[in-house]
Amino acid sequence: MASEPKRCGYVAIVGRPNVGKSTLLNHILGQKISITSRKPQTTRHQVLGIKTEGDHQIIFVDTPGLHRGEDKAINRYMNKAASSAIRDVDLVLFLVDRTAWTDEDQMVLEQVQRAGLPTVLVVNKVDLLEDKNVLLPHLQVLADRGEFEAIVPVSALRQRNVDVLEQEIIKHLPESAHFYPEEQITDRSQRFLAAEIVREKIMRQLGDELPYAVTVEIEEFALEGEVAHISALILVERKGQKKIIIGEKGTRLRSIGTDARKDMERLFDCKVMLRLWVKVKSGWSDDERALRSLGYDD
Ligand code: GDP
Ligand code: K
Ligand code: MG
Repeated sequence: MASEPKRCGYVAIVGRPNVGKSTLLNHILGQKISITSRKPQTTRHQVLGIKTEGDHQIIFVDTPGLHRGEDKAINRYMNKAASSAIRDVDLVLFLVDRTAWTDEDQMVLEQVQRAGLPTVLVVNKVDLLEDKNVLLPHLQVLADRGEFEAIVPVSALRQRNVDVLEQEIIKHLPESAHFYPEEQITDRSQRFLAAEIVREKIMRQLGDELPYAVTVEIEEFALEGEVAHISALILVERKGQKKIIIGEKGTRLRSIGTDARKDMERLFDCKVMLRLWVKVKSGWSDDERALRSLGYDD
């Protein structure tokens, strides 16, 4: 006897920064996972957002931002990671903001098209349109381009039409057994996500001065009542890098901490007490001690 086949597939959400990728993912997952706003440094650190409903399982791939920005090195890097992130997905959701279509949007789209994947255009933030009458003609112009499987206007923030988008996604899922248990919403632990958040803030705030070999270790992750106590150790290779991260009178580290804490509170949906430490990796510290005994110090 035939029953509905199970479906399961990978969906990448791409678009220039601030078009609402994280917001959309959060609302689809019904969880403040908020991971699409983050920019993983490598593809092996990709985070998946998983939604299972009945016979369908959608696995969202958190792509690093495909975009053009001020910092060339980071962008080259992220674009590389993002291109490899979308290579194996079944569907791409390409987000744009209302009736705008910027050069940056065009560039993101071209990268998606190079991957040759079916793409659904998601026109987000329609709640902000003052004149709703402009939307339909705009959507028609976009439809005439003939580049999209479908065009779905939504408001990720106000959750308008997001259910229609989900139905559209489901159409593109291949028949397959589910890869993850029903209740799982991400493939990563909270500890991992916490470390990635700190890493992202360092990436963002340091730009060109980025110390390439920064690693973040979560030393403590304890839930006491309604508060998560998180202690993160930032490991660098050189003393100079430590100084850069700490910044003038500790301002940079504080600001990294504030940004990271806000993201964690959103993600874990609780109050977070975050402590950050910066340490030079032990191998280097030993060398430093040796240098100091020779009279070198900075
Ligand atoms: P991302 O960088 O693409 O992940 O974008 P975010 O999800 O971080 O959203 C960027 C900003 O746009 C945030 O301030 C969101 O609250 C806002 N935003 C996202 N979706 C909508 C929407 O549908 N309507 C409105 N008014 N704001 C939105
Ligand atoms: K953002
Ligand atoms: Mg985002």
